[in-house]
Amino acid sequence: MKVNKANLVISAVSQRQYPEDNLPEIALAGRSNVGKSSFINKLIQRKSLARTSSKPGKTQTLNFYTINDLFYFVDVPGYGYAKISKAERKKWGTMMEEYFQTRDSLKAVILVTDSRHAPTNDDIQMYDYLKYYDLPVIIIATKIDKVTKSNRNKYLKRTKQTFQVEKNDVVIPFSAETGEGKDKAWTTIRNYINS
Ligand SMILES: Nc1nc2c(ncn2[C@@H]2O[C@H](COP(=O)(O)OP(=O)(O)OP(=O)(O)O)[C@@H](O)[C@H]2O)c(=O)[nH]1
Ligand SMILES: [Mg+2]
Repeated sequence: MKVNKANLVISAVSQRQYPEDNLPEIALAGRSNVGKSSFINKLIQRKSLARTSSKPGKTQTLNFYTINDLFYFVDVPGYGYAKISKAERKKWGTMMEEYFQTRDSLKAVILVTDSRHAPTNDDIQMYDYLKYYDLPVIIIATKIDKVTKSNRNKYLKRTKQTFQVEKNDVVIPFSAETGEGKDKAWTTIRNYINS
């Protein structure tokens, strides 16, 4: 998809602030610092519309980006970051539940996982949680540029097996550095936007 228009519409912390125009939404989920914001930037060919950082915990709010006036990417704060307080963790949980459980315009969730490592317990919990709410999941195995050719198939298989992915959920090897997987990601996203 060629993106001509991409804007941050709102950084929301509660339901009252979500956009009300009923455009379909594709949300990002994944561990802190895994590359969710970088994924968005790569797909829309903008270096830094979604703010990224080498330090975990950059994204703190639900950030709604309109894409070509066609749909929203919703960038979501990551999980699994050890250095946050109990109170912050609770706030995060409430914010996520409010979003994932009530959002009718949410069409699919992109679960970003690090292709170099087996999905963590947090990742598995997230996947199972999304499945519980019947949400389609697109798994992005990112940072594939850092995986050697000889490990590639082994690692991708491990990702699939650890999640015990359902038949309709795809796993896409991806790199925000090289752009690998971008076209496949778009094709998959497009299907969900139109469904
Ligand atoms: N080599 C490589 N580095 C990547 C890739 N994707 C992201 N990174 C790097 O990983 C770091 C974290 O990226 P972000 O996109 O900010 O991660 P995030 O998931 O949005 O993080 P939070 O907002 O903290 O939850 C940055 O230093 C990125 O440059 C990739 O595909 N390959
Ligand atoms: Mg981020």
